[in-house]
Amino acid sequence: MQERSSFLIVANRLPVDRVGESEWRRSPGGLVTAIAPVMQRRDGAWLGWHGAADEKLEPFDYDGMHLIPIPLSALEVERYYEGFSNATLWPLYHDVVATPVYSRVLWDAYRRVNERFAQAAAEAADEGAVVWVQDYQLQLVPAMLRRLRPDLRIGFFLHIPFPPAELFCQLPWRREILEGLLGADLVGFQRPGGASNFIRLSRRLLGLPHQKNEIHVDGRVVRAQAFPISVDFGEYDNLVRRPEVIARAKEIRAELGDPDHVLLGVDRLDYTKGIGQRLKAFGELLAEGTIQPGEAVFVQIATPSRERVEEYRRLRNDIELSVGRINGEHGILGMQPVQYLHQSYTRQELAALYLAADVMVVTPLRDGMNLVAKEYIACHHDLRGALVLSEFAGAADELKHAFLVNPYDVDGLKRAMVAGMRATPHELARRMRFLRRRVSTYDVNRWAGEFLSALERPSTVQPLASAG
Ligand code: GDG
Repeated sequence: MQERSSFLIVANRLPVDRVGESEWRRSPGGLVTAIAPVMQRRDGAWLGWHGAADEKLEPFDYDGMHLIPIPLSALEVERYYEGFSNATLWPLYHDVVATPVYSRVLWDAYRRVNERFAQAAAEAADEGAVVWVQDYQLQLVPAMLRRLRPDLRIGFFLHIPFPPAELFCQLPWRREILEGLLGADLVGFQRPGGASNFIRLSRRLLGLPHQKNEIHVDGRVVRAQAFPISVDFGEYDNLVRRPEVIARAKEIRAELGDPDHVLLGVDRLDYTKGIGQRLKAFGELLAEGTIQPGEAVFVQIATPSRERVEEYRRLRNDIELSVGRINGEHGILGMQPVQYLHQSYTRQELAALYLAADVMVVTPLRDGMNLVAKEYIACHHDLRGALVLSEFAGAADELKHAFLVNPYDVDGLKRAMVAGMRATPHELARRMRFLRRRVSTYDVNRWAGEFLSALERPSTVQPLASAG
């Protein structure tokens, strides 16, 4: 029998990627960085899929973390992960910017896989353990796990937006999803709006009463609250002070032909990120002569993502078409105004790009938080650089000193990009100082710490005996 843990993370993916046959490497990302020390301190375990279909692996230790791989068949990857998670929930929770697929076959797979995660967590958790379930792929796990193990303290955090009732109610399995989440003691969201959508839906669809942000269900109290996620500020701040990163940033600018302005976009190639909108705005600025070719270069890093999902293939074609068009119309020999890179980079190279960029363009149509915006800020202790930020990213709640835009408004986008390019160094420094104050004080460690202490703090509200 396996050893049981007093602290568990349950996430779709384990925090490691395979390199070669059997070597592992810690996957990049603030979540792992924030949680790894807690895991080490508390003798914790992490449950998740290891990334290869049709393969069963035994639990193993890596980098001071106990990892419990959950197997998925190729069909489950297709139906639970690419299907219900990424073709149903992802577009539905992002303002229906693409049409969600509603299919009972996909839903069945989602339910079955969630059940497997819950079973595995029930077996791995010690008496009274704290279990923290992550994200939209596992929304049924809290209730399934509570049924198996009522002694546990269960938290859930949603990394993507939680939609308003008008959209959520499209989902044929809306009650099941709500009931799934309500199995937790604490449900965390990126923005206060997500928490209030959830509270309102619990009342409207399930008739559950609430006091402020506490929902009464089955004689228990479930708290719904916003915990805006953040980045490892110190890591980026240190990276960009390293001589080799500074040298690389200079080299990048030189390779781009030393233009007056380097604009940068860094995104997974996803239709929620508004990549097409920002390229259109940039193309129009060139077409009308507001900026001259050679004066500004737009570097768009589009990391490959979910390439087997139909909508993502279509997006890739659309973006590549519009990049080709802009470069065809406005390029000059040896100089292309848009540098489009459909590749992944190391963290160090990303940091050099952030450091090299004068204007960071982050224009999602909807985004839970957007870590790229915060990483850019963490990379600018030089107080240089402008952040153009969509008001539909969760980050906009905190980053009021960015150049905020509505990404659907092409003229507004153009104005914000130009304002970012033309602002005085004094104005940019003033804004950057405010932005850095926020991101350095509310970093990812603080986020994890606040979530976990809220989860372990009992509610002061008396549960209603037979609510619901
Ligand atoms: C979801 C929510 C929420 C990108 N390209 C490369 C690379 N990245 C890294 C970035 C950043 C991360 O990926 C992307 O995070 P975002 O927050 O921007 O977006 P999602 O992937 O959609 O994340 C989002 C987040 O969860 C956390 O809760 O903020 O709203 O949608 O860290 O730097 N990293 C490396 N190479 C790349 O080429 N190493």
